[in-house]
Amino acid sequence: MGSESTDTICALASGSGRAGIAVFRVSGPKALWILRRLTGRNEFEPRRVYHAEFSDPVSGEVVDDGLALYFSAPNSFTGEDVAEIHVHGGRAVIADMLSAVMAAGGVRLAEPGEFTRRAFAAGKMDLTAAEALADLVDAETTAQRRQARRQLSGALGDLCLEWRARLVRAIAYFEAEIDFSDEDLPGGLPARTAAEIGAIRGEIESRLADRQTGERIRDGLRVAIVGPPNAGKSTLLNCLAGRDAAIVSETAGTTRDVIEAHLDLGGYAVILADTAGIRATEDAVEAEGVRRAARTAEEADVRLVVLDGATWPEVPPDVAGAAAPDDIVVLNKCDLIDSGAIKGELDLSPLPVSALGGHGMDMVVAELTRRVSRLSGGGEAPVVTRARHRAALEKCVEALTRFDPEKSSELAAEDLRLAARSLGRVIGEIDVEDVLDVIFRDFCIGK
Ligand SMILES: Nc1nc2c(ncn2[C@@H]2O[C@H](COP(=O)(O)OP(=O)(O)OP(=O)(O)O)[C@@H](O)[C@H]2O)c(=O)[nH]1
Ligand SMILES: [Mg+2]
Repeated sequence: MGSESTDTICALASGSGRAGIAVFRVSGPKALWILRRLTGRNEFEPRRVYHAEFSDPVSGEVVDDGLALYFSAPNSFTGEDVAEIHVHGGRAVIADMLSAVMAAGGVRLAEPGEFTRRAFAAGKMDLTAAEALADLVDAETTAQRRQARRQLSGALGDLCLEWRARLVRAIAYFEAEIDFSDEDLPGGLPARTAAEIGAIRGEIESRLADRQTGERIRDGLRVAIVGPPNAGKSTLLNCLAGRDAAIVSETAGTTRDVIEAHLDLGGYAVILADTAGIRATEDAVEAEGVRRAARTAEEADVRLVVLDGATWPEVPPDVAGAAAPDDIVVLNKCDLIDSGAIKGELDLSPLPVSALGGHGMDMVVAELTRRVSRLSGGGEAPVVTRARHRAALEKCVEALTRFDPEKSSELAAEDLRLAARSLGRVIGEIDVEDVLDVIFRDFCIGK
């Protein structure tokens, strides 16, 4: 983006549908000038709210009245001059207000994430915070919101800064050794530095040993519904999702593709996947479905095994054999069997349900929620919330593991510099341009 960053940009910052209020944000050197053109008012004190009529500067027609705010650089979200225009949130108001801003001239539409990118460029936030802002806007569950806010306030960013500051100190000691190896340095320095490097490495490793909880909360936990054909897997998915997401029929082998539904279980985002019934089949399409089912089951954080009450207590051996001890096993179609017949078969002790009538589903939801919160919660709040963070921290640990004070000082210092650079990458201070393009592309326009 480079030189374009002196452009003045504008976007609707609020949602584009019908709403009580719509907020436009204008950022850049022309922001105040545009506010003046639209309102006919000259004086705007920063950080005060003004009631104003906004007119199209070309036609002169009043589009709407509302609130005008001005934030002067550098005390704004982007660090630039920023104007905010609050009008009524009708579709025509939004469309005509945007044309009026454009008609004022010297302004263009913002690209996705461009406001945040400017805030980042102005040093208002580091890259982990910019990512967290995107996560906060995308958060669909309470756990996602909490995690995004923690990250926004520097959960990982501050740690990286601290680790890096300590590394930089260690590097300084090593370089002092390189430069002044003949002169007297405080005794015991290399040993103390090595201990400090070990300590930093241990801290980063303990943050990485988090069972990927942060990524799971952010992306949603994966729950796979698996079992023999016709057991009622799709019925169960529809029941949990509260809508007809998957086709249900009495023909065995109905589901082929993996069908996903998003749920909020106890504040955690869950991606529930319905899969093809597992059986040997001559049908090439169904066989592909069975392969996909196996892969989905393997990648899932939690498996919900559905058994068919209509054939109970017979369980296909490949299904019984595949059920792991920590799978949740459900016996569906319990309306077809009397409750006395459920207990005592295999080691599975299934939860009796009737997905068709919705009976026993509260038990399934409670058990699922228990598993999901156990996988997501407990222990220290995670600081690694994206694969990008993990990759950079792993690189850092690698360099610190290579570090060996017995090697030549030059080589040892180089390992430390590499480690420090990986930490700089997490917060976005090192070779960022390409990374930035990828990250900010995911933002919505107006952020
Ligand atoms: N009596 C009874 N029938 C059910 C129940 N749940 C599902 N069914 C019926 O069982 C049949 C199969 O249901 P599906 O949900 O399509 O089963 P599935 O496991 O997804 O089957 P495939 O996709 O073919 O593997 C349908 O006719 C459902 O109406 C239940 O709780 N009780
Ligand atoms: Mg199905």
